[in-house]
Amino acid sequence: MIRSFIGLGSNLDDPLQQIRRAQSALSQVPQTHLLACSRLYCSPPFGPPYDQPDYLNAVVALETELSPLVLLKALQAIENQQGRGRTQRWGSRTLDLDLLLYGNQQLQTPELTLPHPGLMTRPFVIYPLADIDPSLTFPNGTLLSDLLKKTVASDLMIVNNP
Ligand code: ROI
Repeated sequence: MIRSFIGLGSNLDDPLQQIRRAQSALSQVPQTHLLACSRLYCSPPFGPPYDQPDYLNAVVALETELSPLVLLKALQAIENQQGRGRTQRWGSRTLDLDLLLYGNQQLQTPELTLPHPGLMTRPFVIYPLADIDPSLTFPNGTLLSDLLKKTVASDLMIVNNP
């Protein structure tokens, strides 16, 4: 079993509902167990284009027997079930599921890069990761706790939801 972290993001069509549905779908992926969910975070778009709605983000930890590519396909199937429509690269989307980490695996293929290339720079990934495992170390040896100290989170709001 490998521990893997998935980033969830939505800024269209009732993002809270999208994230909840995705968490439920992730709990049903074969040969996989849902270990933990972070809190939910709301933030303005990080990077251009800036003229799009705020995002809701979360991270979940899974334990899986699936290979990284099979897991990626499962994530894409969930995105498609939730009607992901994307008209513009980096633009609004109903659901974005990013394979952030797969154990300590480092991989660079046309289909998949591990760890996810945005992992170290995106506050909306770093903060939820720390909710789940503040003592996490990345495959390159970076400590999540060090990254957290350097990451400004002024635009990131924790969403209190029942
Ligand atoms: N910005 C935020 N805040 N959250 C996201 O999930 C997100 N995803 C993206 C881009 C457009 C880079 N910006 C984001 O893909």
